[in-house]
Amino acid sequence: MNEDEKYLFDLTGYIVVKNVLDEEALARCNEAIDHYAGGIRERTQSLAGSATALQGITGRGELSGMLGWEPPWREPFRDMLTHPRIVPYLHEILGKGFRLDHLPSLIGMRRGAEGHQLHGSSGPGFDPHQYYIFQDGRMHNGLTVVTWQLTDVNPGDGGLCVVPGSHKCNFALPRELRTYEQHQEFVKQIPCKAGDVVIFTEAVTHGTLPWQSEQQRRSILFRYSPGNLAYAKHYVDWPEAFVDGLSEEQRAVMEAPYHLRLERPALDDGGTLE
Ligand SMILES: O=C(O)CCC(=O)C(=O)O
Repeated sequence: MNEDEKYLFDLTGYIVVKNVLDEEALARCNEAIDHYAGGIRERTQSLAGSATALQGITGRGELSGMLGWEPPWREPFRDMLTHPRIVPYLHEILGKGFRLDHLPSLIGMRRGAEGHQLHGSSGPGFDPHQYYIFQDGRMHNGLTVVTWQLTDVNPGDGGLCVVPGSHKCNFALPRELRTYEQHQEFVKQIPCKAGDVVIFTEAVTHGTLPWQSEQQRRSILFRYSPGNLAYAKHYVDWPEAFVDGLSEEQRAVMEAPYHLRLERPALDDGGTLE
């Protein structure tokens, strides 16, 4: 993560890493999703709630379990766990020994799918699981999201949106911003090309705008925490199929939370075990 990128992440709470997946890697991911597409479930429990501006004709589609799919379908998603283009960013944002916190999942949205009310954890009050702090010359983050875009997100398509800079906000999120009914000029939709990756701290206010494109939205979300911290309890018993056949590096990021000093396996910036 170069100095400009650190500045921009500190300023805004997110960063777009361009061209992480090439055409071949993208094709492998999308073929795997096609193979399991019958399992995509459209939510019946609304994420837009009463927010008029975020309503849609259907709930967002969701699919998880990719780390445990039959080979070869699982491999491109397992590769994401320790991808050498992404590991250096996670070292800067979360520190050495970062760990997978949640089960990875697909957000699949068809045209007209509803949005998700804006949310984030900057304040008021301190959330010890989801935070952004700058101390001793570096940033410290709690839960952090890595979103892999498998299809293009064009300006105006909808999808992931953030309020840049809100990870440092001290006051409560206004209700009308949460529901995208006022202050929309502060909300930024994030256009991407397929193969780009968006990394954002859960502390930044973010949400989802209703999906407008004919092309299905396909985003894979990985959520990581620093090595000492857990938000979710999946690590207590990762499903056997998820860990079976993982490389040492991949296992290292599935490790339970504990101190780096206690022989915690950690990666170097190239994504191999130190
Ligand atoms: O649409 C997105 O990528 C954001 C999703 C999100 O914030 C969530 O599921 O909590």
